[in-house]
Amino acid sequence: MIDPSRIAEINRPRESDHRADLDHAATQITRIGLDADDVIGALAGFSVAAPSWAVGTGGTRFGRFPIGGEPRNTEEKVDDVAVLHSLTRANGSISLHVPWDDPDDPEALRQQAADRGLFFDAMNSNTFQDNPSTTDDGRTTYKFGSLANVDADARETAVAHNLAVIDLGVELGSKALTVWLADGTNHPGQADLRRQFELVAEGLRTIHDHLPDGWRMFTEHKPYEPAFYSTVNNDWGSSLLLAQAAGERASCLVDLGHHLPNCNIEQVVSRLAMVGRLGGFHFNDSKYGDDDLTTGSIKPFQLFLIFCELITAGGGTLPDLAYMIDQSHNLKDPLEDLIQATEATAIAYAQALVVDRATLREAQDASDPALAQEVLQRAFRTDVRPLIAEARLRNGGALDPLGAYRAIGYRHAMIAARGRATVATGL
Ligand code: LRH
Ligand code: MN
Repeated sequence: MIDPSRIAEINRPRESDHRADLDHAATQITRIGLDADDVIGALAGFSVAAPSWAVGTGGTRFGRFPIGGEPRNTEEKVDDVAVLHSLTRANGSISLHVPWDDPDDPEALRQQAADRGLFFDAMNSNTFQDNPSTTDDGRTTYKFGSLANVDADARETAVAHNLAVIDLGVELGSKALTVWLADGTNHPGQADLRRQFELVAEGLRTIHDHLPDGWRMFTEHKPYEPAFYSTVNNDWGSSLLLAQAAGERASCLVDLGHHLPNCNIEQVVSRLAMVGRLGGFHFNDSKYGDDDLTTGSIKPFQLFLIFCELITAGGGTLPDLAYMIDQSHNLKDPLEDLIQATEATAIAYAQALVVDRATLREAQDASDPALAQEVLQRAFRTDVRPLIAEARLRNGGALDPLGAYRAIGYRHAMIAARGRATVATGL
């Protein structure tokens, strides 16, 4: 954790500019009849989970360039997220991925996280890689799928792994399981598409029926990769059908990178919320495929429109869903990338909060698209960053988290402590 007095010291030279910027932003918002303090209050309560698999450097099949000082185990990943959270005050939870995270002492890990003001968000199972601990010591393989595999042993082993992930989650205090399946085909005719779907539905139902009280499960769709002809849970429609087949406590997780080019993701969000099956998000951004780039770095307007649909779905407030980041940091310092992703998510949320909804409704009722665009663009072009900075300041965070992160020299300290060659588990 970063000592709050150190953060206050780093903030001090910035406070007078911040005050001036905040006054200006508050004036903008008051003009459309909104209260800046209400918006700041909402932002101060916003948090987006950090993915344990992205506090290290990510890579592609073409290469990986470790940054040094990467966490060597889940305990050190929790420490890194604690540093992130002490600066942003908006990353109060960490989402683990098993077996990339396989803690020896879950109770101690739970306590370590709690001591740092963190809790464990949705757990992620992994039946897309063969791993002795998930394939019954290699007795089975997921080469041709997991829950969709024609081999009953592979299906049973995959179910068993998910139940084991739930059990670990219970020890850690988590309350949800995310199931992303790589299951699919690479060649037409390779598998019976309907049979694959029905096998997955059956497996998810079995997992769902083992959920402890108070737990939720999320189905995560993705059109392709690693399967390149068909993927069982390929889009929101398949994910909705699977969640409905699994049970009442199953809903759909929307990973922004898991949509074909030009897909209207905000409409997908609206549909899933409408039927009460929107469970959560994996925030990231992309230009082409599942690029897992920094949230809001390529299509910030789309992210804004998604938050507009969330505010609509929540009747003016943000619905209680699982908000999580899922990125792969190939070039940037992972913690810097998470700082920027968190900021971009908060910006989209704040912009959606300052939409003049009354005028937007008037425009929609009058079929006046020009006025509707004016309303949305005004909110999107409102500089809400001082409001987010103020929310952070009130929570004891840094006015400029990226600047503060560099000022404290955490990466250098971790390279000295952990070494330059350490590589974190993950993608
Ligand atoms: C699949 C995915 C899924 C995770 C993995 C790390 O592309 O988005 O959410 O299991 O990335
Ligand atoms: Mn994801």
